[in-house]
Amino acid sequence: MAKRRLSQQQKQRIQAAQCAYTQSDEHRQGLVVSHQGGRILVELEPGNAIDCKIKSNLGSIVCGDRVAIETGANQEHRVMAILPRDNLLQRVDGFGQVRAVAANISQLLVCLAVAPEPNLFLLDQYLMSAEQQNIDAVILVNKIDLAGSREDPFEIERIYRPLGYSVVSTSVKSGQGMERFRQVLSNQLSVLSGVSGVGKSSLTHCLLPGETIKIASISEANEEGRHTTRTSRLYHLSEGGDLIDTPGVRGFSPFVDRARPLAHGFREILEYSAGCRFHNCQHLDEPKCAVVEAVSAGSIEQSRYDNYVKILAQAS
Ligand SMILES: Nc1nc2c(ncn2[C@@H]2O[C@H](COP(=O)(O)OP(=O)(O)OP(=O)(O)O)[C@@H](O)[C@H]2O)c(=O)[nH]1
Ligand SMILES: [Mg+2]
Ligand SMILES: [Zn+2]
Repeated sequence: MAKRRLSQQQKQRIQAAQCAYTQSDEHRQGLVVSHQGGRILVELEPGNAIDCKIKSNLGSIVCGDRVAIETGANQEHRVMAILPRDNLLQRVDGFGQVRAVAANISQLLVCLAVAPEPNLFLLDQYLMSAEQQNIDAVILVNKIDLAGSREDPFEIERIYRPLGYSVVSTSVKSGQGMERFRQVLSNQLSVLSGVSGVGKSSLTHCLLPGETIKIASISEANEEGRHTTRTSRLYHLSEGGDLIDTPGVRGFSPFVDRARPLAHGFREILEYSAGCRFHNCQHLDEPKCAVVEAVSAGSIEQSRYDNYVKILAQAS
């Protein structure tokens, strides 16, 4: 069923009501750790989650959201307001609708694996999305045990480290890189994202052996598209920090902030664009484009530039 569109006046009324809740001491505040269908789990304190219903017209509520809760006489809990967010990671679904992924996060972990083979277009879409939303991103290459003696098998370290991205190679199987992975997560609210089957839930489980976390069976290993994890879940880590495990994406369409040039999603393109003749250069076929010159000179990786052009074409 199509969602009812709200008038401007209705939106303002809802916003005003939310503001009242966020300023009131009468309502308990909590952290959303999962949201599935109409069921939402909210922690009032770490480890103590309660089942809540949702007041209508609040918009999407996601893991990491802080909310105000009211408890009725029948002991039924209801989320009455979403507290102001520091940030909201969004993506566009297969129907072109903008979907919230997680809120108030401090870093996005883009999880790739040796198998299924990494898709660098997808990686660049994730990184662009994080840049545009001012969220730090870290690249994980899991299942490194399957790479044999090959170091940096997909040249991910060679391409992305010079751009300032941390690249962490891990193996849940051999334990390689797990210590570094823990360090990266320490005292952060991280979201683990990537296609199905790369081992997001396996990595999460490794840090939380006491939790029941569904992982694909061995026969499904290395295959993409099984979607073992159906809903996002926020976990507290014993070393400090929180981790949100998300369901695998089939393709990730980044949310493009049209108010900012797309080059803001590509660090090196943004840097070189300062030298372009035209301030509104799109770095396609304009004369005296410093970005295109940098690509020809090998200072910008061809694959990064090609992916920029591809996203630009899709966004326009
Ligand atoms: N060889 C190897 N296999 C791994 C590793 N990590 C995970 N796997 C296997 O990969 C398969 C998929 O793991 P999951 O953790 O379910 O993958 P996921 O990314 O959570 O998948 P979705 O929930 O569908 O998005 C499982 O069979 C795991 O045992 C690893 O480091 N090395
Ligand atoms: Mg999973
Ligand atoms: Zn240019």
